[in-house]
Amino acid sequence: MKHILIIGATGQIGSELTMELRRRYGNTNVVAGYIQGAEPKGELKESGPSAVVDVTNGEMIESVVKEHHIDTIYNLAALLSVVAESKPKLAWKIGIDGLWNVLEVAREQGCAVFTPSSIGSFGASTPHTLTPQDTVQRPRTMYGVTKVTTELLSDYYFNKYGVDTRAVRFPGIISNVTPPGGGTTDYAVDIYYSAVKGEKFVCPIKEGTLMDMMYMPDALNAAIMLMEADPTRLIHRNAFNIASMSFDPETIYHAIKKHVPAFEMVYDIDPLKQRIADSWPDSLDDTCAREEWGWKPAYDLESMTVDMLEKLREKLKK
Ligand code: AKB
Repeated sequence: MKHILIIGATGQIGSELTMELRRRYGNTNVVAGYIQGAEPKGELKESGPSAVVDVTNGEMIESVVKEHHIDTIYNLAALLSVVAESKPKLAWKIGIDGLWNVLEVAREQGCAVFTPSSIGSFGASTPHTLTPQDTVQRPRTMYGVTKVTTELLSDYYFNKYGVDTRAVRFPGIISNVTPPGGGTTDYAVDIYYSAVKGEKFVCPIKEGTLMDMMYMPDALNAAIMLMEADPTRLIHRNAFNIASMSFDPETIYHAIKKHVPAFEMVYDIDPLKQRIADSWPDSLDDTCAREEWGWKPAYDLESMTVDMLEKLREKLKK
């Protein structure tokens, strides 16, 4: 990776991945691709090059790739699970037509491509405990359908054209910088904001609903480590299970309450989010990622909670 383009650089993962890649590869070598209306701001804007890149426009992607001599594309453009259910056609257009554009440019210009999949690529018929790397993937959400297709299409371009495609299946990502929007796992970010603001948290997911989650520094590290991995060691490519923690709302609530004793939580279940959450794994088996490219998370629920509370108190001046 010498010259990198991030498509979706102002989103939850993109905003932090861009800065981390700039730290590791040099500011001028990492281009923040954004769509009009979601322009980069502050340090993201000032620290390096940016360009308008609409994933649904192949010519636009090609011209930015050529202009900046891009050799690696992180394609993060997607609608999250809840939004995708209300806009399925748009979810397909961005997730799959967009991916097709990225892969075509990569094939012609010789780029490597990272396009994340998700725990959403699994469905109710998948084994839910320690979900294996290779198993049933029959999701019934549009988000899941686009993620399974992402995995298959990325593998297709590798097998047929030799495009260096690689991906992980991200769990819910928790961060204190850019909030997520429209995901089923968003509650695990919102709960920290409520705790720090001194507000009662209204949880949309039922007690006992386990989902895999990950702190942002681990998620960034996974995306970068995988793209740096020795290709001869990769048996799998699209996409690797990765895991660091799995919890239900009560467990994260008590982890926070330990540090914020007055914190309160009540439940008001969102039926769509609950239906999606119930269809997702309780925990993933990430042995293949550990064996093939040395994946190892640094954070667990306790260390993430301490860091989240500290960073949010600083950010919200609480
Ligand atoms: C979502 O909830 O939609 C995402 C995901 C797990 O892919 N955070």
